[in-house]
Amino acid sequence: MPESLTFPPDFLWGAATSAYQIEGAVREDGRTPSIWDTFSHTPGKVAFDENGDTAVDHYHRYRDDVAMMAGLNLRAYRFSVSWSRVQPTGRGPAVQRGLDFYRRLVDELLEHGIEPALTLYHWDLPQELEDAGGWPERETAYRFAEYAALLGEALGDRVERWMTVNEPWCAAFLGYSSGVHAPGRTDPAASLRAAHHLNLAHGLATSALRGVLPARAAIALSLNSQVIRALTDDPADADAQRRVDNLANGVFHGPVLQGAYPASLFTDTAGLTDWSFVKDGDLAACHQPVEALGLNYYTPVLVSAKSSTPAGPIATNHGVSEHSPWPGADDVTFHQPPGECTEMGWAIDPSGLYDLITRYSRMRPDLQLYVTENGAAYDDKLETDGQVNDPERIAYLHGHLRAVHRAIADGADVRGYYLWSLMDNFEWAHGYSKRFGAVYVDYPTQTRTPKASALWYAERARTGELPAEPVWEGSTVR
Ligand code: GBH
Repeated sequence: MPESLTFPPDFLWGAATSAYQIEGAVREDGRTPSIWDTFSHTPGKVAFDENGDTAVDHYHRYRDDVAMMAGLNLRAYRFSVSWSRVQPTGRGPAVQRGLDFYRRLVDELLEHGIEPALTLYHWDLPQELEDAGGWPERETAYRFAEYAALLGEALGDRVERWMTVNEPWCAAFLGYSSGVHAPGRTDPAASLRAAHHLNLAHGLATSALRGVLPARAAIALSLNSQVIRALTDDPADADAQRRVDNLANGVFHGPVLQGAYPASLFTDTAGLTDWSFVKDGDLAACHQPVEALGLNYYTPVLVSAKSSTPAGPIATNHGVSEHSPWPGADDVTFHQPPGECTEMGWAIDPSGLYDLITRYSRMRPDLQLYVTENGAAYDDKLETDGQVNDPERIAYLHGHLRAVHRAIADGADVRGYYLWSLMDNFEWAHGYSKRFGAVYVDYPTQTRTPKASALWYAERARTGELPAEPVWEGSTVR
C-alpha cells in the first residue's frame, strides 16, 4: 500500500522557465537577435514556422506572473537571462535597460518571498557570436565568462543561486550535430568542439563569478544528465550504452565534475577529431569547485548495438533529422523505451529520475542536488467552465516526486525541485504545439489559467506532503 510522504521542511518547491521560451519583446530595449531568433525565422526549422517574437509576453507581464507564482505557493523560480538583451553584441559593456528588466524581476520575486535562481545560458547565443564561429570557437567561452561577470556584478547583491550553462548536451549536439536546434549546423566534429567550449565556458564563468559574487552565493550547472539503458545484457549492448553515456554525460560531467574526459570517449570519436582543441590547463579550468548540481530529467534513453539487434521501433525524440546528435555512435540503435508516453512521445519512467539522482549523489556526495527540470507535455484544453483538467500531468509529477523522495530517503542530498514549466511556452522546434506548463496560456489573449496540476502542486509546496495517490479534487489554491 503506498502511503503519503513528507518532504524536508526546507525543501525548495519551485518552477522553471527560460528566456527565449517566455519573454517575447525580442526587439525592445536594445536586445539584438540570438541564434534562436535567426533559427525560428528560417522557414522550415520550427513547427508551423512559429517563433518567440511574442512568446508569452513575460517581458511585459512579469509582475502578474510573479504574483501568480506567489499565489501558487512557489518558494523558488528558475529563469534564464537573454544574453543579447544584456550584451547585444556578446562583447563589451552591459546595456542598462536590459539589466534593469532582470533587476525588476528579481526584486519582484524577493518581495513575494520567492527565491530567484538565475541561469546564465539557456541556448540563446547572441547571433554576433555565432557569426564569429559560435560554440565550436574557443573565443565564445571567454566571451561567456565576461558576460557572467557583468551579470554577477549587476545582480550579485540580490541573487544567491547561480547556474552557468543549462543542458550543454542540447546546445552542443542538437545545435551543431543533428541541427534540430539553433544554430542548425550538422557538423559532428564541430559539435565536439562545442561541447568542450561549453565545459570551458562553465569553468571560466564560475571563476569569474567567484571574483564578483558575495561568499554566500551558490554556483551550479544543470546537466542533461540522461539515463542511458541497454536493451539487453549482451556485451555489445553494454558497450553501446557506455558509448552513448560518454556522449550524453561523461563528455560534460567528466571535465566539469571529475577533472578529466572519459578515456574511451577519445577512442570512440577518433574518426572525427583528435581533440587537439583541448589545451593545456583546460581541464583544471573546467573543473571548478561548485556548491550544487542541477539535474534535468524527462525520460530514459534505450540503446542497443546495431549488430546485436534487429531493427525495432526507433526513437525519434530528437526531432526529425537525418543527422545524428550522437557523433561517433553510428553503430548504435536507439529504441523507444516501453510504457506510456507523454505528448512528446517520451516514455514515462520515474525510476530513471531515482537512478539519475543516486548516480550523481555517489559521484559527488559533497554537492547539493536539485532537480532543475522535470515535467510533461499534454494536449491540455481549456474547458467551458474555465478549468484545465490534466490528471496525466498530476500523475507524472506525483510519480517523479515519489522517486525524488525515495532518493532522499536513501541518502541523496536533494534540496529542491523545479517543475518544468511554470507556464506553457515556446517549445523550441515544436513551437507552441506542445504544452509543458502547470499554468495554461491562451496564446491569442495571453490569459493565464492554472491547470489542476498547478493547484495540486501548490498544495505540495504549502504542506510538503505528497499524498499516496495522484488525485486532486480541489478547484482553488489554499
Ligand atoms: C529541456 O530539454 C529544456 O531545458 C527545456 O527548455 C525544454 O522546454 C524542455 O526540456 C522540454 O523539452 O530524446 O530520446 O534522447 C530537454 C531535452 C529531452 C533531451 C529528453 C534528452 C532524452 C530522451 N531532453 N531527451 S531522447
